Amino acid sequence: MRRREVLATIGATLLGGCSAAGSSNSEDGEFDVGMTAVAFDPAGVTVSVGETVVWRNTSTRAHSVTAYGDALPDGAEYFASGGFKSESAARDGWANGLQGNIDSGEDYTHRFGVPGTYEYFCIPHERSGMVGRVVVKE
Ligand SMILES: [Cu+2]
Repeated sequence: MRRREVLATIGATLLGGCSAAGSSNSEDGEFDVGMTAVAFDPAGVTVSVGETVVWRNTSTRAHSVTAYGDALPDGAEYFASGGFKSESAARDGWANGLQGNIDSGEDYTHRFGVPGTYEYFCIPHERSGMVGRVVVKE
């Protein structure tokens, strides 16, 4: 019985400390997805339901993390830096004073509670191909 409790504790610790395990781009594990001048790095990450993805602007440019609203899994919450509730609101916000900008060195986080594939982009660099994908597994 006691051994079971210890193992359960270890398991919980490992799960809690390994968000996006194996896909982290940072050497210290502080973030999962970095940003170059015109790309997310890596462009694709896979996490488990309930995990939080951390994006960090590791470049000197202004970027956003903005979900494609028509590509969300059923029941999934819309997400975008700036806290916008829709893709159109996020685009409008960016056009009006760069709302939703993630400053250089700053983070944006989102917890994924619904499994599926999420596509997202950076508003100012979408045409340069700055897009990404998060796969959330059960
Ligand atoms: Cu960008």
